Amino acid sequence: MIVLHTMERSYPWGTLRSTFSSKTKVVLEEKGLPYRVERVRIGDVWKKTPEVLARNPLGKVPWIDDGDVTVYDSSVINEYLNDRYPSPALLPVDPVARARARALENYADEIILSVHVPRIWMPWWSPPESRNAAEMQRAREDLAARALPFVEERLDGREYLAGDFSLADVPFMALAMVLQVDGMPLEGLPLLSAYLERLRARPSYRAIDPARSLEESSGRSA
Ligand SMILES: N[C@@H](CCC(=O)N[C@@H](CS)C(=O)NCC(=O)O)C(=O)O
Repeated sequence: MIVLHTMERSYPWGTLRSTFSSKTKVVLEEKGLPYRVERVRIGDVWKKTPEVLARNPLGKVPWIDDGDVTVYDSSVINEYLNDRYPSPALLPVDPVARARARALENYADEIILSVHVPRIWMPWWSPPESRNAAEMQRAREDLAARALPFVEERLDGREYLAGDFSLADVPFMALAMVLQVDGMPLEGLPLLSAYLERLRARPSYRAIDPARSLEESSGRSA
């Protein structure tokens, strides 16, 4: 059985999960693969303990163990899962559509999940009194200034970003999770709002839904 190493923690305001690991969890669910979650201690990831570095030299989550194979980095893992377990396919066949899917996944990873979202998401892992509300608000404004309108344009005339549901949509499942907790309004972004609702309606979202407990989302049996 595949083991997903990730950070997840339960709070009164919901179950919070690593955004990048959520990408991998969604792909395991979409492919119907049996897996179990192994929670890595948050302090061990931030301190980059030798045990964490031995599994992922970047000192981050996620990584997976698939038998005796270890793979790290959400995008690398997801491509590996898509190659090794091809059904259902999560990339289009056409090379141009495939490139579009990978480029949009990369944009979501590099700009949305790496630059903007941590400034909103990380404070939610702390008690309310230690959050900087003004800084969180600035982060929401920065996210809404260019990145979200860019996605809104890409959704014009489309249900998903690159044909059928694909790896391009997977990081947006993590964005849907973050915004479900944060409640940031998406004014002037009707296509994106409907798209995030569509993503939340997918059965795979249940594994990262903040309303679901750690116990309810700790893996998938064969
Ligand atoms: N490019 C990596 C990014 C992984 C990443 O940044 N993970 C976060 C948790 S969502 C983490 O482990 N952060 C700890 C750190 O950056 O030191 C991926 O896609 O897996």
